[in-house]
Amino acid sequence: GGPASLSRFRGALVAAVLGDCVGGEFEGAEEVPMESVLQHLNSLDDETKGNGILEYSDDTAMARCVVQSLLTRAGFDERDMAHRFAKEYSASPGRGYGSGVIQVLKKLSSPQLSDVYQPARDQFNGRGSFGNGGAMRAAPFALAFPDPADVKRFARLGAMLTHSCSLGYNGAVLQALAVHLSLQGALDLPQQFISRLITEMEEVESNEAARNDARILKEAEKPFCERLHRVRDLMDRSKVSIEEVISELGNGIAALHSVPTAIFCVLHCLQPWECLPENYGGLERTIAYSLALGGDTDTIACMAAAIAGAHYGIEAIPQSWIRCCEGAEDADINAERLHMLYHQS
Ligand code: 8NA
Ligand code: MG
Ligand code: MG
Repeated sequence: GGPASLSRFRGALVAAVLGDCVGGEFEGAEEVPMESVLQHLNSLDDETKGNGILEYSDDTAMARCVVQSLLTRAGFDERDMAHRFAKEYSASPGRGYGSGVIQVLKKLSSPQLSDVYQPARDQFNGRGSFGNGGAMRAAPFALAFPDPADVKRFARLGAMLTHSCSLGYNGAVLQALAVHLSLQGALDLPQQFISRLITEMEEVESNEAARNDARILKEAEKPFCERLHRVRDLMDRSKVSIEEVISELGNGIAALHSVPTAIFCVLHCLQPWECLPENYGGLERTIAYSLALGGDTDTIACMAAAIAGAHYGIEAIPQSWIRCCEGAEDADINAERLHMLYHQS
């Protein structure tokens, strides 16, 4: 499809759910042989096996709240979104939430709360969380707002409801920007794609709060920019091992150690590789490769798949995978609604 086509919207939202559901299998695993990944993915195609449905985790649970809030309010409403996060958590607390964010979600359910951003600010002795929980649910912001200034602003505010450290919410801004650009067809020119992300993040990270957090955490002056430069260096190389990707970019639960990694997975899988089946298209390659990195596999696959899905469109997603994943059909319906909202504004 062309820029911002319905197929791209559906691809982004549905693939994100698949990444989360399929990636849950390996979450937290240190080493994941590609053989195990392919075995897991093959089992999804095998309808005779009568596989149980793969459940979604916190990534999708919170993304669904973001989507419902953006649709119901026809834009960003922090109180409504916060309320939905809290309600969702209390209805299904067993979705694999990060151990810190649970405190925020409990406080957000209090009717006395006047500032919905305060519980997030109180996290980790007032430093706020740098986890990837804001980034994992950021894709819908790119599907609701056509203007990149709105995408950046609302992805940041949406993340700040739980993640007040700039290394947390700027990860959400980066993820939303990547989906935004992919939706426009920017992945047709991968070098330009990464350059545009670097240019955008140069600006996003050039403020006092970001500099301060980076200094305290002993990171580079502009941590996400530095990581994106590493992504670009890895892209330029003909051969890159999984170990190098993990050591250069990370595979952990910090936004800094997972959002640039997810972006790399998408870029790396634009072309076929020997280690991946020939019959796989780009979207399948992206998900398989994300899982093979190990670590926070559900979240990295969820973020990478959202970016890749916006590029390849819904047609690239195997039907059998969709049927296996809880919430994939809902995501498809919601993508159509977001597409309407996006083209209204
Ligand atoms: P979060 O805000 O609780 O952050 C996740 C974790 O990061 C915290 O529990 C801390 O250990 C650490 N952390 C974050 N900020 C700081 C800080 N300022 N100082 C010290 N430590 C800090 O939760 P979240 O919403 O960001 O969750 C992110 C991930 O957790 C997601 O991937 C989600 O799927 C979940 N999760 C991951 C795993 C895994 O093994 N990778 C397992 C269960 C749940
Ligand atoms: Mg999860
Ligand atoms: Mg995770």
